[in-house]
Amino acid sequence: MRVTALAGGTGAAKLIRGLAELVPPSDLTIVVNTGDDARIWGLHVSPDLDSVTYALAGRLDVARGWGLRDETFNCLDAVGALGAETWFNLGDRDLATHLVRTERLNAGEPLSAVTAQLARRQGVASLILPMSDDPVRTRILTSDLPGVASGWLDFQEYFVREKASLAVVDVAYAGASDATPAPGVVDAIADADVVVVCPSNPVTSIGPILAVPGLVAALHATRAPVIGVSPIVGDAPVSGPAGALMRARGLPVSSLGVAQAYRGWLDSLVVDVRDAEFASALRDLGIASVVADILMTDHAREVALARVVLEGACA
Ligand code: FO1
Repeated sequence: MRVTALAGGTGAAKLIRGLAELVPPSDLTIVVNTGDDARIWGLHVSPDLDSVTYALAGRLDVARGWGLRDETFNCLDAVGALGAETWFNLGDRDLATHLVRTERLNAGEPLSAVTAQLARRQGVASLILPMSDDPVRTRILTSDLPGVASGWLDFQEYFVREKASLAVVDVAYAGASDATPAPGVVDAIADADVVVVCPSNPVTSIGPILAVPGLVAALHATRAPVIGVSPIVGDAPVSGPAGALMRARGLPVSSLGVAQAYRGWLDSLVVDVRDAEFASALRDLGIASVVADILMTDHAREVALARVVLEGACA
């Protein structure tokens, strides 16, 4: 069974770890958000590509959800001692990824090719595709607050530097309208037997993927069932600032709001047992609900939820 997953953020990495236990590597393709990409100390950092790659390579710091297991931060400390900014915690071995990526991008290689090489060198046989080789950057408009940064911020400035504490007024995907899908992305959606939308923030993890022209059309056109997993339980995100970002986009902070963001092309949505009541509202949107325990607190639960997803898609 060929499975294509749309992914971004820490929830996605967990479900991908589960899917990898059930789907042969050569049948698993992951289309990854690059709206979070950032330039830190002159290096191109692709957090979501790295989280998925490290997850599949068995190298991810699972508790943190980003970066490498057993990481050290000596370079960060040394950079700080020289007076540079250290709000973005780049680990010593993680730095190697950003150095190699940046060197190859500077030499003119596309991000998709660099991503494939980095994955192969880490023993990952699944196909990890950036949504686009073109730069698309998620920008957050924050309201004026005395004494803190306001206006349009890059996603990592909002999320890490400001700890997602600022009021969100709007979200934009800079560069999206001029971007094209990376090679293989549209085919991966068209040729899949199942398309999975991971339990990621619908605004800043899946939203940038959907903003790349042609990708919503590909989701409409695919013959594969498209199944999502809600990143919300009740009225609260499982993790991160999805609530504030969804509100800024006019979406209710609930599984129903997630369904509204994906209406038109999503066939079914896995919602938590506490949200079974949304079944009829989802049906009104043309989306079937699959009820399960969606919290992935250990690896067994990652695999169990992945099984629910694959069975739910084919039900
Ligand atoms: N998230 C944080 O909350 N604090 C950090 O200092 C941080 C550093 C970091 C370094 C490399 C990397 O690949 C990811 C990193 N993240 C950090 C995670 C990242 O900001 C977010 O998880 C994603 O952008 C959301 O998908």
